[in-house]
Amino acid sequence: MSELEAWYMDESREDQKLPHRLEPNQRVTPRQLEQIGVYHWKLNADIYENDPELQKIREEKGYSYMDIITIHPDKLPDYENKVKMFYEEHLHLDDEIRYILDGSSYFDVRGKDERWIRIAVSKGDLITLPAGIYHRFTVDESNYTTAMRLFVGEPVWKAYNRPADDFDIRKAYVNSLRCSSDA
Ligand code: KMT
Ligand code: NI
Repeated sequence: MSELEAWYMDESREDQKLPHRLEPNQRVTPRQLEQIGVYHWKLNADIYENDPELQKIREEKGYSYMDIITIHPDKLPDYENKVKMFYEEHLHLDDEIRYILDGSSYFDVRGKDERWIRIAVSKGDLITLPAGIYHRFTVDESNYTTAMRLFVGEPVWKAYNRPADDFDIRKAYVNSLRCSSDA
């Protein structure tokens, strides 16, 4: 699929790896995601090592740093703990930029009304979450994702768990929501 699939989550505390769709499903469109600062490109992950499209995005956005992480019980040390940690609601002082090279997983972001929006990502999805947005990440039931982590300059991995409302970047993000048109 070339469009990201996203939906409002149910309130169930069950297994984080399940889809948690509402019944009936309540979709969130790419346009709604853009309004909260979430952007997406669909690329050909088979040629990521030498992809002019990826190069162009990296140059234009200044994504000079990159590394690759594989999230799988046999590949990632301390897997279960990390999966729990990624799922704590947090923010960063910089954008979170991930390019899914293989497998699939979910990014959850808070919508304008604070409801959780679940974004399904899989091979070929490059997604950016803005600095200051509350979010979390989880593998799905496949327990497998390989992702490129991109960064403007030196990476800063620090995550601030909620509440982290006093950071200027958080205030700026909240402000940007007020100024963007609703719909
Ligand atoms: C994060 O910041 O939540 C992560 O790095 C999750 C793994 S990257 C797909
Ligand atoms: Ni994060």
